[in-house]
Amino acid sequence: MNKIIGARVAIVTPKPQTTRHRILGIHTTEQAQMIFVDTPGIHKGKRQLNKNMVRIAYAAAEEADVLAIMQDASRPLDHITARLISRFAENNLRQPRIHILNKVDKMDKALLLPRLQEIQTLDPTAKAFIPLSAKKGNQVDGFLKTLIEYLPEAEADYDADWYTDQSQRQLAAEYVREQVFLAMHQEIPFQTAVDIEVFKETAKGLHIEAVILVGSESHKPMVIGKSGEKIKRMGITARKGLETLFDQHVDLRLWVKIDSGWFDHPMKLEDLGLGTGF
Ligand SMILES: Nc1nc2c(ncn2[C@@H]2O[C@H](COP(=O)(O)OP(=O)(O)O)[C@@H](O)[C@H]2O)c(=O)[nH]1
Ligand SMILES: [Mg+2]
Repeated sequence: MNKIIGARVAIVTPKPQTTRHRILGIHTTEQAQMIFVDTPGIHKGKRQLNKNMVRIAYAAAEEADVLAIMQDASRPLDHITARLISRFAENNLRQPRIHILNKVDKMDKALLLPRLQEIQTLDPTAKAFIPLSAKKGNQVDGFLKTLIEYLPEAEADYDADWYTDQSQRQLAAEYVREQVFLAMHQEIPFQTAVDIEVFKETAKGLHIEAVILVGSESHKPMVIGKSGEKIKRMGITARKGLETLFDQHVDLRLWVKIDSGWFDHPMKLEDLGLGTGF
């Protein structure tokens, strides 16, 4: 989505479950307006947060006109992914399905054809099977061409200069969380959320104060780092990213608060924009 839109509207890290919400990425060309609905991945998880994330993903699939189902083709097809694909195939959904085999840049080319056949066997009525590299951009145009063929005719929903439905405030929270996900390990990122407490336009630009919620006492010093080194670095990188995205000066301040169990409290999740009501 970022590659297509040409801006970082969705945060990206190597960790699973980085995406927690339903995020729109809007791409308008002379031919069409494509509104991508990025969702959390389908995964297992006992926490309320994870249950919400999976519900968000399935709900988004229902509202879409086309389903683009993306898999990491550089890793062997596991049985959970295979089952998911056959379930999409068997459900006789009204939407056309396009399978995207991503990360071909880091896969052995000899494995591509058998992989394509494997997916085709699981979902024979899918409209297309497209190998591409989101990272390098290879075949992303090919995917868009195919996608346009299956879009219904309708008025554009958004003005041509819109590229996401997220507010600057939400994007700020996401950019901070991205840095936490990149810098922290094991359980810490999964028990972290970011809450924007102050968001103001000033004469100089934007003034943003964000609180990093951590899941336990022991996580706090890890996020802060020795004499504040870690949190400072995260703040600088997030600020730079936001300045590029917003094209204005950003003053970003970060704090850490302990909030054990936020990821299991339905009300708290709603407050953080992680509920299922969108
Ligand atoms: N090599 C390679 N890595 C990719 C490609 N697309 C995504 N990635 C990496 O895969 C990881 C997960 O990407 P992300 O967009 O966060 O996936 P999500 O968890 O499904 O939202 C990140 O480290 C990306 O840089 C690709 O085409 N090639
Ligand atoms: Mg994502």
